[in-house]
Amino acid sequence: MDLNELSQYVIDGDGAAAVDWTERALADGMDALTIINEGLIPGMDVVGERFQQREFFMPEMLVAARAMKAAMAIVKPLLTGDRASSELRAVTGTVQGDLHDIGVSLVGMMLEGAGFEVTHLGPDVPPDEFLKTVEEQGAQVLCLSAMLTTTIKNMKVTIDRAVELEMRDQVKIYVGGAPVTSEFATEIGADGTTGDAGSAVQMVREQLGLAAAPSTSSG
Ligand code: B12
Repeated sequence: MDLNELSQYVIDGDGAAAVDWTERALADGMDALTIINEGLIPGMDVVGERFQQREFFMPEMLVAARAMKAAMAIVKPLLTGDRASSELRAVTGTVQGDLHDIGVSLVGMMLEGAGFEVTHLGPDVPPDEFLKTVEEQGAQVLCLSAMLTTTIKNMKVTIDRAVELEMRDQVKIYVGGAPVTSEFATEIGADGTTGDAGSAVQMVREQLGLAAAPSTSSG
């Protein structure tokens, strides 16, 4: 099956076609991560480029996001499996003011697949909500996402708040999203960053001293 077709469905915002294509590809034995990394994400990248060129506007970006989310819902059970453990807990979400949450929900799904119980707070999360949830869940890991150059500053606000509440030592805080660099992550006192969900899980497991994650596949 041609993954470009799936990318095109995302670009067109055709959720029904994206879901149908994904279901057929999985039935054909295609790997869930191939579907995400080589079909859905490249489609979103084109949407972003067209938005930048002013060929696409908010409505196109929104329907594309909906199409991607619909297809992701089909692959989710294959990524998350049934491996959640009561000991490993993570909290994920996008910082205050930022409505982009597709990337960080993918990071959450991959962490679930690696055995974490994940509380996903979604987009636009204030610092205290992140930290209250970390406390309540006894989470070892907090993943903060931001996709806007105007909102990444709220990652620092969240980390500074963790220091203020004397929680910084009890939780590893990772940051990510398109505008985040490793220099920025170091500068704001995060424990690390990576550019994609797969390597994010590897980084988290390594830093927590856990063995390699069980492999994720479609079947
Ligand atoms: C879909 C989308 C939207 C959707 C979001 C829907 C949703 N529920 O998420 C909607 C329509 C809401 C939207 C709105 C806006 N958007 Co928008 N959007 C996008 C788009 C096209 C795709 C983002 C996406 O989902 N990518 C796919 C995912 C899988 O990738 P990802 O998010 O990068 O995540 C991966 C990595 O970054 C990493 N990662 C992510 N988080 C984390 C966290 C951790 C801890 C780690 C380790 C890793 C990690 O792993 C992920 C998986 O591999 C991008 C363009 C692009 N190509 O990125 C623009 C883009 C981000 N948007 C942009 C803009 C400007 C806006 C608006 C301001 C537009 C407007 N005029 O109103 C608004 C902002 C609203 C707000 N307050 O947030 C700009 C940002 C420019 C900038 N420099 O700030 C972009 C880059 C488009 C562009 N080229 O201009 N957008």
